Amino acid sequence: MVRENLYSIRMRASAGKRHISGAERIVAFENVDKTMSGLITRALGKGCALDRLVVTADSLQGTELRHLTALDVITLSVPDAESGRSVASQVLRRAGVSPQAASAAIDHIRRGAALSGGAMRGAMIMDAQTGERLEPDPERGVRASRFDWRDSAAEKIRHLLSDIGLTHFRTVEALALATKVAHAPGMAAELCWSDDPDYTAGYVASLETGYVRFPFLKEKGGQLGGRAFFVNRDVMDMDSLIRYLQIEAVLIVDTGMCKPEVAPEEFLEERVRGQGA
Ligand code: WAQ
Ligand code: MG
Repeated sequence: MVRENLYSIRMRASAGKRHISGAERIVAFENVDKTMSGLITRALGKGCALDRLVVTADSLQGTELRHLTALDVITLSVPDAESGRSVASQVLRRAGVSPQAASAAIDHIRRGAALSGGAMRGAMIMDAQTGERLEPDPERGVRASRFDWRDSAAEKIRHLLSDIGLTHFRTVEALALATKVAHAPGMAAELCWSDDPDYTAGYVASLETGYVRFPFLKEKGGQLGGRAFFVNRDVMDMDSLIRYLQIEAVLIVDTGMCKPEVAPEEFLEERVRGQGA
């Protein structure tokens, strides 16, 4: 088997304790130089005085690499954060997350899920039935890493998303992360909204439902965001899960379907029919 010689490139920029910019890529050796320069330019272009800018390149030789197809994308038209969160719970239910666990996650993210009260750098890991938090470090959470689009798939997804009116880089990055996370061993579903005060959209993602977006999961101006990874505790092994999320590499080589916005009722009813209920 011919194995591409791939590298994981990571960039992280901060000013004082504040995180300013971060990104990661998976690229072939011949693109390492170009990619690292591009990320440096991106960080310096943020227009604030950085105290620290770190860009690393790690060879993926000897690391497991999975090729995945991106989750299907759909947007549910909700008018505000309150209805967004309520529909999100129903979508989570379809993916096997109990109402208690969903509402516990929403409460944590809304209030700042880190032990010290702010947003976490990573995600909570929650028992999909009880809502109990299982991540080893509840201050920082667990970060999913080492995932990227293959160039051809990146170009294709940008087109498909822009055809349904989605042009923000956050959607493309979040869809890649959600695709990796959804395929994790023992994963039931993910819930996410951004900590960027201007970005109100969020999503629920799972193999069962695909990537289900909401234009509102928080109010405009809200500083707190976060992620919850819901797991089926009886089939999950924490060490394998964390190894998959942090160490194993995922390259997204193809796109799923990108569907136009629909009313929540339409989506939820269709799921019921689809499941023969
Ligand atoms: N792994 C795990 N958790 C993370 C990671 C990661 N790599 N990156 C961020 N988080 C957690 C952390 O708690 C952040 O506070 C929170 O997620 C939000 O991160 O389709 O931009 O980077 O348009 O602000 C949703 C996209 C955008 C909706 C999500 O998240 C759409 C986004 P942010
Ligand atoms: Mg952010």
